[in-house]
Order: sequence, then C-alpha cells, then structure tokens
Amino acid sequence: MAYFRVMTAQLEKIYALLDRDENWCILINADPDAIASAMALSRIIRSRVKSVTLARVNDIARPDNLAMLRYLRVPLVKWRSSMRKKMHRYAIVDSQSHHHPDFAGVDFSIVIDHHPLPEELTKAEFQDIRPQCGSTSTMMTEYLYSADIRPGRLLSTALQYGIRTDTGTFGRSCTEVDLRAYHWLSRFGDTSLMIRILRSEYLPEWLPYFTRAFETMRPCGRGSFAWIGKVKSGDILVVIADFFLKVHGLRWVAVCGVSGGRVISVFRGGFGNMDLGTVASALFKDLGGGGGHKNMARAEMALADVPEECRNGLEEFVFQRMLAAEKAQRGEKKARKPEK
Ligand SMILES: [Mn+2]
Repeated sequence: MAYFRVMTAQLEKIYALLDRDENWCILINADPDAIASAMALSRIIRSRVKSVTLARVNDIARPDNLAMLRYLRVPLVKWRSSMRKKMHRYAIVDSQSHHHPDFAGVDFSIVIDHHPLPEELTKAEFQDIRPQCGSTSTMMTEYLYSADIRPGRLLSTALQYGIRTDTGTFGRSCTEVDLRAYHWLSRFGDTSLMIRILRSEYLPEWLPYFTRAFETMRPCGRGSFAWIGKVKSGDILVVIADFFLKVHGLRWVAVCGVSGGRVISVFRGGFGNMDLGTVASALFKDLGGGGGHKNMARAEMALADVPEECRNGLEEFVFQRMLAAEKAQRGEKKARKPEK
C-alpha cells in the first residue's frame, strides 16, 4: 500500500510548466509552514529550471522563525519589485494572491495551499488548494514522496517543523495524513536540530524585560502581578506572560506595562474558578477596554486617561485596580455558587 496519495498526474502538470531557460521565484508570507513548503517546491523543480529564488513579502521577527532560517540554512530573501526583471515565472505556497498586497498583480503559475478556497478561482495554470490538510508541508511531503525524492536532513526537519506549527503539535486541525507525513519525514529529519529551533523562544534583547518581571512580581489576590514599565511593543508582555504560564503552581499572572501611549495588561493562567476575561474587562472598565477568554485576556487604556494624581505611581494605580477586579471576580463566583 502506498504511504500517501500518489500525485503523479499533478506532478506531470507541474513538470510541463518547467523550462530550463527560465528563472522561478517562490513567493511566500514567511512562517514555518510556508518556509518549509517553499524549500520542498524548490527541491522538486530546481533541476528542471535555470534558477529558483525563495522570497518573502513579510518581515521575520519571531525567534523560532529566525532559528529555522539559520539552522536549516534557508536562502530566503526579502521580495523587491525590482526582482521582477529577472524572473520568468512565479509560484506561491501556503498562501493565495488575495492574502497580501504584495502578491496582488503577480501572475502565479503554481499555487499550492491549505487555506480556504478563494471566492474567485485563481488564474494559475497549476493549483492544488486543499483546506482539509493541516499544513501545506503535509501536501509538499506527498509531492516529494510521489516524485521519488528522498528529502535531505534539513528539508525533512523544516517540513516536520512546518507540520508541527500549523497543527499546534497535532492538537488542532490535525488529520491522519498530517501524522503520516510527519512519521515518514522522521526517518530523514534531525531531532536535535528540531529541538534547537523549538527552544529558540526568546531574543537576547528581551532578557532585560524578564529581569524587570522577576524583580517586580508580587502576589495579587491568588495570582501574580508584574510591572515591566515602558516596552517597545505590547507583544513583549505576551511573551513574558506566556513564560510564567509554565511555572507550576502559579494560578494566573498579569504582566503589565506601557507601550505606544497605552497602559497594557496581559493575563495568562486562569485555572479552576478564575475567569481572567471577567477580570480584564473590569480592570479599566470606566477608563478603557478589556476582555478575553477564561485562560487568556488583555486590558488596555490610554495613558492620557490615567487620573492626574496617579501618573507618578502608575504601577501602584494598576496594581490596586487589579487587586479589586480579582477580588470582585472571586466574590461574584462565591455569591453565584449557593444558587445552584
Ligand atoms: Mn500553513
């Protein structure tokens, strides 16, 4: 029995588009699945064309994505429209032309993707769009298998990482084909390289923010409160809050700071009776906004709306409101219980 669906007919259609005198560009919106899929398509077509360039339309900031490019030696360049002069044909993987403004106006010959079908069919000569697949890396693994290509160590590891990322490590939207693809790739992949990429969660310049979190963390009702102060982006508060989520016994954490003229509080945890969405919506309720789920939430208000007398003690201002919001949430829960 074949390991995968045999894609011979589709491969023939792809091969028919290839010409030894033509330069190809594979355009992506880079994330692990897109990067791995582009590497795989390049592997399939590169011996039948003049050149293949992998180009991204977005900037890459996430440390695991940076680690992937570095450790797997991916030759990915930033897309510039001046590159058009050299290119004869384009392919797009893990995306479709309507997903990013830089894709619009590019004539794609090949589209391979697992996102929902477009309202208007694309004009590409070859298209394989399968929303039922957990990742595009899964589809590319089928193509490699059908093309009788044994993927190398770096390509296999990339595809495995792509499948892991898009299926939330086989948690959500994972199908049997995704698992089978991962299993087949594990014969050729490199586990220690994969671990290096997985462990690249933080950038060196984020470490001083962690120092502030450790120094300022204090109990807040049954949870913990940390004040980071001024940060470049609210995303850093999310990264720190996610880190504390891994500390055993810590019920919930609120990581707070100021960015772009706004006071931001990021909540993580919320086990048992705690509902962080309720706390977040109560935190700045008369001054700003907030909300979210039981386990993850966020609240924000404009720095300009902080009462004049509290501006010098911003940390204390947020802490006292947090304490009150958390107490109110617990009181509410208790009051509700006897009704049952
Ligand atoms: Mn994807």
